[in-house]
Amino acid sequence: MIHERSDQLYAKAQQWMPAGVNSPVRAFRAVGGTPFYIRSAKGAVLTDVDGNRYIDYVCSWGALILGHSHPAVVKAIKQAAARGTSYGAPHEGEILLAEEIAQAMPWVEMLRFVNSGTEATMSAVRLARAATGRPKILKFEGNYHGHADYLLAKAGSGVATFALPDSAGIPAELTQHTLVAPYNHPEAVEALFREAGEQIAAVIVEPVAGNMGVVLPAPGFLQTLRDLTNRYGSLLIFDEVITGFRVSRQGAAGLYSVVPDMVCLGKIIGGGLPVGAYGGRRDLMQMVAPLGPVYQAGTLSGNPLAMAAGLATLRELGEEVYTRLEELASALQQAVAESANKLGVPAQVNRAGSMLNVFFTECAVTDTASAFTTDRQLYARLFHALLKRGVFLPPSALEAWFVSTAHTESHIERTAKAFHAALKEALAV
Ligand code: KE4
Repeated sequence: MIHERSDQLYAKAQQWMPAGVNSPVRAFRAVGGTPFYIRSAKGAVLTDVDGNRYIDYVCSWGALILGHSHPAVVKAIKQAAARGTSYGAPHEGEILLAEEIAQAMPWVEMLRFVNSGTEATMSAVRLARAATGRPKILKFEGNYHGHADYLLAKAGSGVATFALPDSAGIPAELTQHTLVAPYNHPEAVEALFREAGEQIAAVIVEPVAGNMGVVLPAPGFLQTLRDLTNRYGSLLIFDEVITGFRVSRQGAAGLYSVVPDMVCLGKIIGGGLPVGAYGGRRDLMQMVAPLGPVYQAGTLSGNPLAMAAGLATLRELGEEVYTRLEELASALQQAVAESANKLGVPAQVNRAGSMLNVFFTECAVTDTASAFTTDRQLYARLFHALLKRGVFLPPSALEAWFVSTAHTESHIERTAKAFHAALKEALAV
């Protein structure tokens, strides 16, 4: 594959943006090599500036459940743009999207739109602290909730109940109220609640983890979080920025029948435009300014184009869509597992609906410790071997792959063939 034009653009981009990108994962640091530049995207296919085409399993990190440039979404954006790109004032589109979300997720009695998943989780945490008058937040290793200082935290040493900053530029004081437990380890959560339960404002969790690769909640894990937060008067926040409208129309809360006090959304609800949202119990949301004392604001929140793109997307997501996505994603999961098996490579292919990924490891992957046993070097070689065969997986072994309604059996079959050849090549090194 020729990457001449991409290489020229990358050289230029590095003058202006750190590592030439606007989000770290796009720089391919985890897999090596340099990024290709997109000229256009349609359906399940990306075309780069050198004319190379790729079947896309990144799908804008899960946002594009309908694939790229879906006609209904493009039409909605065009029509909205013709009526103005931003009003800084209320408009009907906000109400229509809020109603569409609440209709699918009845536990979202009221919500506030923001512009990213980070803003959604940051605001939900602030609200939880205000509602409970408590300082501490409990999160999980391997869960990513955006880049708010106190959520960029990793487990402290030993059983220390405070977390350590997981980025430069975050004073230790800012993570001292963050508690970190291993995902799918209810006993660790119970221990933290025994120790600090009265100070815990909320537990925030990815109800299906998508940021350590795909890791499903162990049976009963989410219910345990629900029971513990109820018992100690803490709140339960589901970070469904990935899983909302992805693993089911009701998100993971509906899929696992565990009702959180608040939900954070993003990605799919914006149809590819910048949108986040946080919402849940009305008594909580009524504490948000200007109704209540919890301040939160945003110049472009509820942007008419983003609302239109999100509404057009959600209106396409009937129950039959999830059946279709299940068929395609399970076919991909099976093909990947069979290929690894035939080539004698230990592999776990975790999947929840149309989000999945492969871990090259013997052990079942249920938390960060097991996820980190995956052979990342093998994944990096596989990534590039697939890229040159026209298949784009996430440029990291610890991210989720996504199937969209634009993917077809033919895409899956072509991917399966490419995967087998690419894995063979990656192993031969
Ligand atoms: P944004 O601020 O990037 O819109 O959302 C943050 C966020 C919050 N919660 C969850 C569960 C998320 O997965 C994310 C963002 N996801 C990453 C991919 N794992 C976005 C890709 C990127 O960082 O470039």
